[in-house]
Amino acid sequence: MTTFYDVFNGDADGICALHQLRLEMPRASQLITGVKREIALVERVNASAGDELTVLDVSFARNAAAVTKALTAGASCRYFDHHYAGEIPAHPRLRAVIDTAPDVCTSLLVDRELDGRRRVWAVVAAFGDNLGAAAARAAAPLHLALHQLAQLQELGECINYNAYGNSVDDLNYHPADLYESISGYADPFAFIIDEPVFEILRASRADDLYHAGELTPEAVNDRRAVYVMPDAPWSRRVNGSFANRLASQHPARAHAILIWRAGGFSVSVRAPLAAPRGADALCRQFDSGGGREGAAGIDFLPEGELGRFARAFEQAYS
Ligand SMILES: [Mn+2]
Repeated sequence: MTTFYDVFNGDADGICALHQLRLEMPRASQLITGVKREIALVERVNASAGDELTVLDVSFARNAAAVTKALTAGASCRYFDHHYAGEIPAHPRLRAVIDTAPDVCTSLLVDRELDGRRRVWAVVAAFGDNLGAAAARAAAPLHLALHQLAQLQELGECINYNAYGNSVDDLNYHPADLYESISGYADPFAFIIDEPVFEILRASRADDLYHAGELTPEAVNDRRAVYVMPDAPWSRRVNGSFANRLASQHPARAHAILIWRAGGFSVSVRAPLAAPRGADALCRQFDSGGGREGAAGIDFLPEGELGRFARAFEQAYS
């Protein structure tokens, strides 16, 4: 018997990519997901011959060994992503659609695959990944009113917000539960109006952003700003939304957000929106770093490497 595995990043892009696919091709599947920083998800799959994996919005580089293992066991795999991929093996049962262009997200890749049939969810996802221009371009043929676009943007930002944390204990909802709740709605506007989950996310995000707004930057100039956030659940939840908001307010500036954790920091980097390059290359100079050109992070930066990070950040955006 075939088991279907849907493996997806817990953020808006991962959830909306899966939602688009399952609206078109419904199937009962095992959901494998986690907080946004949990990237090595395919290793949680124990696949047998004939099983089918769909993998969405997690770096191929971090999952290559597990994908190879599943293929060797006789499973097949469809992979959509826009993060740094490394080498992609050729295999008759692997189909990888990977595009690391800075104005693409996984849901836009899935949208291409589906000839735009669930476009509105790709728009939500692109807003969630802070790709406002790409979201607006994708939305053009839908002829939405401005206030509707704003609603989709807020929905994308709220779903994205829900994925941030050290573990699911920090989150409002486990991303698998949030996906299940969204999966009942083909129309995002119905979700916004009818689903109490949305109101809870919106209120929690507003509250966390209010806290973040009271922080002052450690270092700031025209090109760069560095913020340090306390070791607290609200910082871990809001740092992504906060970074995206700073990036939108200061499009010529690069941002680094550091959150204290035992012995060091977790780090989010946003390249300037006006020139969305270099974040991935910067973060990959550190052991647990990775991401994409415009937005990347370091899972754990030991305190002793703070100086090296500060110099690398300055050099990348001088
Ligand atoms: Mn994404």
